[in-house]
Amino acid sequence: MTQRGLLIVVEGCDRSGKSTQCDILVNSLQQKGIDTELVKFPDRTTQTGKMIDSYLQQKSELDDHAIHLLFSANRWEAMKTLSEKLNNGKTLVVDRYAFSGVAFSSAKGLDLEWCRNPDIGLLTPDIVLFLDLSIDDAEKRGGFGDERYEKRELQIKVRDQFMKLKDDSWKFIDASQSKENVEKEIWNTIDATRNLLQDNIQELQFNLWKK
Ligand code: FDM
Ligand code: MG
Repeated sequence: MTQRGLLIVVEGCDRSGKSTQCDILVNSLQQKGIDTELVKFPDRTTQTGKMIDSYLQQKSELDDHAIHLLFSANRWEAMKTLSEKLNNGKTLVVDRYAFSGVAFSSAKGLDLEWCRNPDIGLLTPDIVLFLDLSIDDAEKRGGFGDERYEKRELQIKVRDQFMKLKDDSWKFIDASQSKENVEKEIWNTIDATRNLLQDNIQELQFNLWKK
């Protein structure tokens, strides 16, 4: 029987180096002979993703609740494919997940518990890497971009909301270090987790935020 792959989620605020580090991690895992694929949320290519993309680029307006549900639907529609890949032995590195969903929407003022609801029952990550960077340091990296949420005031609130969501599966990575050192810290963390999981890797669970 093939052992299932790991579901590795990478979260963090904008400019924390998330996407760069996701690419590096996928490459490092592949080089170790581990079948690995990069997944990114939102997936802007699907129907829901196109609406999300237009909203983020400020080309359309949507009610805060409605866009929140679209982000969640964008994850749900991927779950069947992702669970099949994992069960076939593929490891997934996921750039943003439901934690971003709740952190961003609740930072805008929506109720945190309300925000969690649509994502309850998603695939449970084996590990969440949180690339931790202060907003000041994030801004020093050339400022934020032009998309809807890339503003200092909101980013500060998003970070506070992330802190309310952390649990035992979260590993904090000091993202203020050099790219190489962040890469090393992530690798050591993943390697330790892999060893830990190897002997008793659980069946894949659709268990996110279930009590
Ligand atoms: N974002 C991302 C949300 O508001 N909700 C979500 O569920 C997800 C996955 O979308 F500002 C926000 C976070 C970010 C924006 O993300 C686009 P990328 O990683 O910059 O594409
Ligand atoms: Mg962005």
